[in-house]
Amino acid sequence: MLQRTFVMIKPDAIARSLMGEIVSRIEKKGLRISAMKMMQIPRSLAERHYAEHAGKRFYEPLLKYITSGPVVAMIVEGDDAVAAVRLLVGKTDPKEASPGTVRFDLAMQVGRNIIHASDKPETAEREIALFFKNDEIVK
Ligand code: DAT
Ligand code: MG
Repeated sequence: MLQRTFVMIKPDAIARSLMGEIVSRIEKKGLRISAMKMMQIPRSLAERHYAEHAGKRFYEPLLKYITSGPVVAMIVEGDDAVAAVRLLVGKTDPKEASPGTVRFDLAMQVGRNIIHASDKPETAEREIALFFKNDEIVK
């Protein structure tokens, strides 16, 4: 089923010059990028994006991490795009992710796992609405 998902390249990936590598993996898989922008996330947007994690012990470090430098936000489209991108990204903790995934191949720690991808189609739509206006998305 044609679907869209929200992907964000996190600040340490930008700092480590891994943006191109990550975008390349998404493109090579055959997914399409229908919106993309570099931005510095204000704390208020980070709080809304990660609202489900409010109160957890990693919440404050997570907000600090995600607002520590520019990110690249994207909408990625394709057949079952949500699951496809989650598989390409790998498990949350790079120590548990499989070789060949972005998180295993390019990251070491759960608190620096370099990429975000929506976990469900409904989450994807919620996150896309937080980050993009309709006129920023190509048809
Ligand atoms: P995912 O990003 O795979 O959807 P999540 O939604 O459970 O994972 O958590 C959001 C982010 O919070 C995750 O990318 C990294 C951080 N995080 C999650 N669990 C953590 C933990 N146990 N310790 C430190 N950071 C954690
Ligand atoms: Mg999540």
